[in-house]
Amino acid sequence: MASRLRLLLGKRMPNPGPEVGELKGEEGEARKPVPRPELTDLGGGSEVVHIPRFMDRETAWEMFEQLDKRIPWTRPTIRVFGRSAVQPRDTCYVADEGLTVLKYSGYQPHAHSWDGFPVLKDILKAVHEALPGSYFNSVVLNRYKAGSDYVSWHADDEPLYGPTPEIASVTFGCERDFLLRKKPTKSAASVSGEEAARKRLKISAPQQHSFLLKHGSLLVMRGHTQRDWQHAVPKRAKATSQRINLTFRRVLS
Ligand SMILES: O=C(O)CCC(=O)C(=O)O
Ligand SMILES: [Mn+2]
Repeated sequence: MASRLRLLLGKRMPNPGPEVGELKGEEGEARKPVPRPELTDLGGGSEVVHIPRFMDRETAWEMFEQLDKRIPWTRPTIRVFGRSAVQPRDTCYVADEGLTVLKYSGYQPHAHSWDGFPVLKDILKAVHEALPGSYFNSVVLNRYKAGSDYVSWHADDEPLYGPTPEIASVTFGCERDFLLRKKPTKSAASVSGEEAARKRLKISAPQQHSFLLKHGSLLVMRGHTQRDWQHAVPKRAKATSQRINLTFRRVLS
């Protein structure tokens, strides 16, 4: 599986080249299109890279099946705004030994070893190859059973990831919307009344982005994205099947 995946990815990455459909062979005949990374500059040193066809569909489905069956999924109780609630998706956490522990919403997930999950090692290798210079040592896994499962607005800005974490998100199964919105700025929050409303409107209107994360896609958040932006996968009535998402992160030592 690993070598097959490597081969597939080797054809796809990473430098911007001609657009899909522009490629010509030596005698001008059309060659297989090469999907290229789509870069979104969010401003202020934040950026998102989206590679819709990071993996071919068949390989991605094989991985979906393995992840679905073999990962020890749990649905923990977390604390949100001072209240206990069941997390609205299944989750699991895998990380190198000896790292600073992850804790979010009052919940400290058990860090499983990579050794039990060869499929995760394959995917990690592929992500490292696709993103030269990256180094991830942990992964948060989420399984959304249907469109009623979601992740609400948040940033992965825990100190253990440092000030400018790179987070690589690989999606399998049902496609879902992934939204980004700018965190409120201090200047807008500290003024009041009419002016505040005007400023908020002016500031917040264009500061949203939406990506449709498809089966086999990769999305990378970089720079100050966790400091300045929040992201979410909202409920969607039309999403009727399962989605599995892996976010690879680097815990700093
Ligand atoms: O499922 C996704 O696409 C995002 C998951 C996420 O943001 C997280 O686990 O922190
Ligand atoms: Mn997140």
